[in-house]
Amino acid sequence: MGGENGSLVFKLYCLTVMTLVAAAYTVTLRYTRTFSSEVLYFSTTAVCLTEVIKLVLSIGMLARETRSPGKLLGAIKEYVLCNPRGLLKLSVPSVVYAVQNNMAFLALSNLDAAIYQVTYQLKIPCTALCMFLMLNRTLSKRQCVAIFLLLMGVILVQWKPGDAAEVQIEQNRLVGFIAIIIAVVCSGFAGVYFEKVLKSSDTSLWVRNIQMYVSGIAITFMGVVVTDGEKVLEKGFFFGYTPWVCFVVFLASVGGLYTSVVVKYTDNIMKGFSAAAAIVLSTLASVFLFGLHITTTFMLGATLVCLSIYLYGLPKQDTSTLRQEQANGESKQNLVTV
Ligand code: NCC
Repeated sequence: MGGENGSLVFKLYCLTVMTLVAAAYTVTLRYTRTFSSEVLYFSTTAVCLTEVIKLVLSIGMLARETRSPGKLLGAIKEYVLCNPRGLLKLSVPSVVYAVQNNMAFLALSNLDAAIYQVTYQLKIPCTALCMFLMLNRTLSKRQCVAIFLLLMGVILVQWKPGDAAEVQIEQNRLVGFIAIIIAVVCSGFAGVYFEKVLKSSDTSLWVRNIQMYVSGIAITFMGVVVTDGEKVLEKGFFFGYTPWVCFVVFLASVGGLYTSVVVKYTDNIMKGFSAAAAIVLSTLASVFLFGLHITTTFMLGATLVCLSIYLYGLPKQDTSTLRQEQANGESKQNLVTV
């Protein structure tokens, strides 16, 4: 996963894995939050545990990259233990992602997974806006049209006037929608911030991830203490953990790492398009697996999504690199290949 291989096949592989994991994550998370209200696990602990697993896996990937225990320890000392500035820099997206990941649990506890997936696509224009504001990266008119078509397409594909499945917990749709909107803004900002930091230097992706997950653990642990502290002390950190909950944590960890690789080799908008394509694919899969009936709105929506991907996929620039064009003329203005 961490090979310095930016080939098209490798990019497609990462996008595919990330997309499949994201689709499975949303559905499984929703299932674990609505199946039973009696032994419901503390979602804050799941978010915190995910950060720990991602940190361990990233150290493993860095070990593979450095190829010697001495170099690994040296890198950890230089970039993590003796680099408070680096940690501080990466604590920004880590706080924002901590909020976003907790919001995903809140939203999926209150809203159907399909509604969540559609509304969450608002992150694409939000990400485009952040890229414009923070990376000075403009989109062509064609790409803006593509984003609009994508949004329309996803909404049509997911258009389900039928009743949602019965669940065993109380739900509050307003809380769910507010949580999604917060998650959308967080996803756009944190994604672009991380991309900017990553592509503005040749520091390893795994070093950046380690820096982010170290503060991520501290922040999400604070979330556990503040939100569920007393209950966790009484019932235990792993209260309510079923194999499905463990699976959610596994998907969140693997998905997070693949997300970082995707952002390294493509960009945040490409990531968004990939996630949107998953909605079409998962609906199509339901046709073959569960005999779902395809409607005209689905056909129209799927066509729009495909058209939008085609339109956007004719890039005007290589987005695996980032040119820092800051007006104040900061020192390193050269094109950096990551
Ligand atoms: O929302 P999204 O991504 O932008 O969230 C990014 C997820 O990746 C983790 N991350 C990011 C960068 C990095 N260096 N390391 C990381 O671990 C963040 O902690 C955050 O969890 C998407 O574009 O739709 C996508 O959606 C998520 C997920 O489905 C939604 O956030 C659910 O609300 C996907 N994550 C997983 O499947 C686990 C992501 O792959 C794609």
